[in-house]
Amino acid sequence: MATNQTFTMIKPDAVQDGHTGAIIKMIEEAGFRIVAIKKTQLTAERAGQFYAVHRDRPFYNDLRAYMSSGPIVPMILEKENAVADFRKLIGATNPAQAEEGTIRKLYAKSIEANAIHGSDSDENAQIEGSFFFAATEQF
Ligand code: IDP
Repeated sequence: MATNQTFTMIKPDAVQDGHTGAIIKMIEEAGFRIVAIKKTQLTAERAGQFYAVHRDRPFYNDLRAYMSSGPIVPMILEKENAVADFRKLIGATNPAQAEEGTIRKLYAKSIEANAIHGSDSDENAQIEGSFFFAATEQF
C-alpha cells in the first residue's frame, strides 16, 4: 500500500556537530510535515537490528558502532510522494556523489557518517517508523 510517509533519522555525526536545527529547517522548507520526532540513542544491538539487511556486508560492525556512538533524531515525515522526494532531498549515500544542495552534500562527512537516513520504500518507511514510535507518538 502506498503511503505519503517516510522515516528519517539525523545520524550521530550531524547531531554531534550541531546540524539538527539546520537539517530540520531544510526538511520543513521542502514541504515535509513532522508527524513524530524525538532525540534518543541506539544501543549497538538495536542499531544492528535496524540495519539487519546489511548484516553480511563488510561495514556492518562499523555501522553498528557508528550508529550507537551518540544521540540521533528520528522522525516520521509526511508529504505527497514522501519516500522518493526525501531521497532526492538527502542525496546519494556517498556524499562525494551527492548533488549540490542536498543534505548529505552539505553535512555528511563520509560514506558511513553521512548525516541522515531516508527510507527506500513505503514498506520500509512503515517498518522503520514503528521501530522508533508508538502510534500514540504520531500526530
Ligand atoms: P542509504 O542510507 O543511502 O539507503 P544503504 O546502502 O542502505 O544507504 O546503507 C545504509 C548505511 O550504511 C549508509 O547510509 C551508510 O551510513 C552505511 N554505508 C553504506 N555503504 C557503506 C560503505 O561502503 N562503507 C561504510 N558504510 C556504508
